[in-house]
This record gives sequence, structure tokens and C-alpha cells, in this order.
Amino acid sequence: MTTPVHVTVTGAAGQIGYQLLFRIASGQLLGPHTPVVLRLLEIEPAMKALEGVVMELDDCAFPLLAGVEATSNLDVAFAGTSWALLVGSVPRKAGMERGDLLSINGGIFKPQGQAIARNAASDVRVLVVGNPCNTNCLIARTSAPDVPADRWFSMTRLDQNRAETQIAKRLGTSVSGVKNLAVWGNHSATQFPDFRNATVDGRPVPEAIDDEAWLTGAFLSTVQKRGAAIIEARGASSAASAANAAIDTVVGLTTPTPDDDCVSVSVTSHGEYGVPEGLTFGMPVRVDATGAWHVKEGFTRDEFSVEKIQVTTNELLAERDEVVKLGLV
Ligand code: NAX
Repeated sequence: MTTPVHVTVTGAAGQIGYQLLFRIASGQLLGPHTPVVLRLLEIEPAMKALEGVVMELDDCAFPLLAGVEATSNLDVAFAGTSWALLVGSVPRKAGMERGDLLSINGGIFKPQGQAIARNAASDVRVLVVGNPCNTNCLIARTSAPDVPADRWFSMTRLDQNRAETQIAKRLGTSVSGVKNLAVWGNHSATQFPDFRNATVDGRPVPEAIDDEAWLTGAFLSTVQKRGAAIIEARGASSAASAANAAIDTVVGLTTPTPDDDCVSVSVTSHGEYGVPEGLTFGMPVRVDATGAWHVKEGFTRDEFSVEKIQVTTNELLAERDEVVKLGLV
């Protein structure tokens, strides 16, 4: 029997948690031959709800689920974990200033980063989903300096998936033909889904969709504002699609990437494409045959994309300035 891999999910009793845990336990995260132990973190008031979720996990009788640990203790939650999916957070609410938002989340992600450093397995990788995910990831990473920077990710895959679908729908074609769709920058309304470098059925997107006004207008704003549109329609934020994107991110980071494609994920910048060093920034990533990931080279930029990427860069720099001011990094 293969040794089980420990996977931590924070905010496990929340909406995304409820969509995510069953897919992990069924083998969709790490494959059909890898048993998992789920380590589920919640805050005290949500422990009762989490108990119910654990009962449902039990009732699925998943053959790959080797154990479940439900806890509100950070050290227990991250003990021996190889994948930490940080979902629980306090997203922006009406009337909240950026400083308030970052300060509240600093109170969550700083101790979580420290607990990861103290307890996680030596191969730990961390994916931050809870918003503002890029800067939450920066806070957690800075709090765990011994965990290498290339192990920290935040989620822009939902934006990639949204963009691919808009392109496929516009052409009445299958989403499986849309490749190389990078999402640059922050997971926020300033993100830049890069249609210029994307392809559809082997052709550049701007050639297949000969409608610059749509690409730079409706396409871009639909993807940037999709989260708000879902809240408006559903009365709740994206949950199943967010959980799906978290699974896609981990699968994308653990599987070699075909040459004509990329994985969109926010990673620690080392200055690639002129992105300021140290930011957690959405970029195109490629995983090679050895399992190592790299920022994919060869993406071109025109005046329009340079301008858009600058806007999202400025937003992330302002968030970083704020957390520096708050003493969180
Ligand atoms: P919910 O409010 O349904 O669940 C969040 C859960 O986190 C709650 O059960 C809460 O008790 C728990 N929690 C709060 N503080 C905690 C802490 N310190 N430790 C452990 N658990 C804690 O939110 P949900 O819809 O599940 O969304 C979770 C996060 O994902 C939000 O921040 C949301 O904004 C973010 N999203 C990120 C996306 C992305 O693409 N990066 C897309 C979807 C989603 O909007």
C-alpha cells in the first residue's frame, strides 16, 4: 500500500470546502493510486458544521481516504502536510478599506505560514485560494522563510478557465482546443487574461476571432468581472468552479505541460517579464518532464497588454506596500 499523502484544506466547512473535499477524497487531486489523509482546519464556530462534513465524507466510503483530521489547531492542521490548500479567509465586504482587509487577513495568513514552516512535510506545496489570494500568499510565504519560494502559489486558474470558455463559446468550438491562455497579475478585476498569446485549434486567438473590439472590450471585462456576475446571479460567490480550479491547479502543477500550452498560476516573481521581484504574480507556467516548473518563456506583449499588465502590477505593489506598512511582511 502506498503511503498516504496528507492534504490540508483550511476553511473546510465553507462553500468551496464542500465542493473540494469530496473530489480530493475520490482521487481527483492526486490520482487514483494515491491514498490521502485530509487535514481540515476551521475556526471554532464552524467546527460543528465541519463535523457534519466529516460525517458525509465517512458516508462516501472513499477507498482512497486513509484518514480525516478535523481541527481548529494550526499545528495539527499542517502536521506532515504535502499540499496545503488555504481556502478560508475574510474576503472584502462592502465598505471595507484595503488596509482593513489586509490587516484581517494578515491575522490569518501570518500564523498559518508560521504553522506550515513548523509542521509541514519537507516537500510541502501551498496553494492560496482565499482572497485577496495573491497578497495572502505573499504574507504566508514571508512568514515561512525556510519553505522555498517556488512552493507557494495562489490561484488564477479559475480566471484561465473562464477566459478559455468565453473564447470557445464565441467561436462555437470546444474549450479543449483553447491553449496557452496566460492570466497575468492579480486575481482581481485588474487581471489580464492574455488573448494575444493564446491559440484556438492551433491558430492565434486574434486571428481566429477577428474582432479587436470584442477581445479588448467584452471578452476582457466579462472575465475580469465574472466573480461579481456569479454573485449577482447566484446570491453567493463561485464555489464549485473555484474548487474545480483548485483541482486543475494542482493537477497542472504535478503533470508535464504540453509544449503548446501553459498553466496559469500566481507564483513568486524573480523578475521574469519585468515583474517586480517578490510579488506573487499571475504568470504562465510550464512543468517539465522531471516535474519541475518554470515560468514559460516566449510570451509577447504589445502596447495594450503592457498597459494592462502595468495596472495589475500597480495594484499588487500597492497591496504589498500596505502589508509592509502593517508590519505583516
Ligand atoms: P465561505 O465563507 O463559504 O467559507 C470560508 C470558510 O473559512 C468558513 O467556513 C470560515 O469559517 C472559514 N475560516 C475563516 N477564517 C478562518 C481561519 N482563520 N482558519 C480556518 N478557517 C477559516 O467562503 P468560500 O466561498 O468557501 O470562499 C473562500 C475564499 O475563497 C474566499 O476568500 C473567497 O473570496 C475566495 N475565492 C477565491 C477564488 C480564486 O479564484 N482565488 C474564487 C472563489 C472565491 O471567491
